[in-house]
Amino acid sequence: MSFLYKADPERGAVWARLFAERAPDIDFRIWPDIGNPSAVRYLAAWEPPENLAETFPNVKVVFSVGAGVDQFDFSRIPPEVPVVRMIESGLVAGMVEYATLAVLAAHRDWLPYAAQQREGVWNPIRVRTAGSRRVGVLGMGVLGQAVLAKLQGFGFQCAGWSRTARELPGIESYAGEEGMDAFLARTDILVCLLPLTNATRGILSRDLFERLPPRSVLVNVGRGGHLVEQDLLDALDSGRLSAAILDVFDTEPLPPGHPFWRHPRIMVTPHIASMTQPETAVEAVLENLRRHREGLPLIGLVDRRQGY
Ligand code: NDP
Ligand code: OXD
Repeated sequence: MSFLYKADPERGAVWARLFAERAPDIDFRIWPDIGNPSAVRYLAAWEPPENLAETFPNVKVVFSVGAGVDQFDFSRIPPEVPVVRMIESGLVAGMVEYATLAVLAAHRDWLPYAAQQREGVWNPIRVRTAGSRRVGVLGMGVLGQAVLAKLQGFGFQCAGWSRTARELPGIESYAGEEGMDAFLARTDILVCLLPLTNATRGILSRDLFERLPPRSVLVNVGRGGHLVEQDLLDALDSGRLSAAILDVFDTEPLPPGHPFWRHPRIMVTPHIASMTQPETAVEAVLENLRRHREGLPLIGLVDRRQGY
């Protein structure tokens, strides 16, 4: 019985060592060393192999090594095989750091100061208190909730938006299309932490930007497919948005010559807001293997109908 890992090989080597220590009965394999494909019971992948069902006919659980599962084509995975996304504390901690950094950068005018330094300009901007700034997080899931909890500690006015209503102490909560207008109208710094699904693709569009207060800042750490790129450029030109901090892109790596690279009011990072950490990820996967063996509910089970 084997567990096949198909993702970053460097981190895979750590997974292999941890599996050898904690689950020595499992034959842990790193792609492309698949061994006997019929022996593969569990597969953990960032990008799943083509013809998954045909190549690995006895696979029992498919794990995403990331929190997102938009890279999976569910129609190619037999319906009885559970797909499980990554929920682990290292990934959460990384996202909390990045989102906090980005929101503080927006709050403390870090992008204008970077531009001013390039031009040799000394122009202090009045410092505002965190309490006067309204942060809104699209997505109140595992990551959105952790980010909101941290930002709340700085004194920001925090709100979240989700598909179903969520209640979090001290956080204004909005849900669905009916809650969207009010959520956007009270948001100066917007953080996108949604999964990419049919319902959320292209959500960061002109229509949404026009419902934000003028000179808002966008932080996109969800997926590139959430953003309509030309609409962002237009919103920055018109002053509807004052800046954007982007970690994810429609095409990754961001192609050379793309207008985002040199835009003075866009900060680009290469999809590093967070990363799955092998130590805590293996712990989470082993816990799910135990649950699967014992017929218990899996943690992070994807609802295929909703796409996340
Ligand atoms: P969760 O599944 O825990 O949370 C998703 C949240 O989005 C939920 O609150 C859900 O609502 C909400 N949501 C989903 N669809 C809709 C919709 N149509 N309308 C309104 N709200 C919606 O996901 P995570 O928090 O773990 O991860 C979120 C995403 O972050 C990942 O899918 C991935 O794309 C991205 N990510 C990016 C990383 C990076 O490095 N840039 C790293 C890790 C993740 P409800 O609560 O009602 O279900
Ligand atoms: C993830 C990611 O989904 O790294 O985990 O983007």
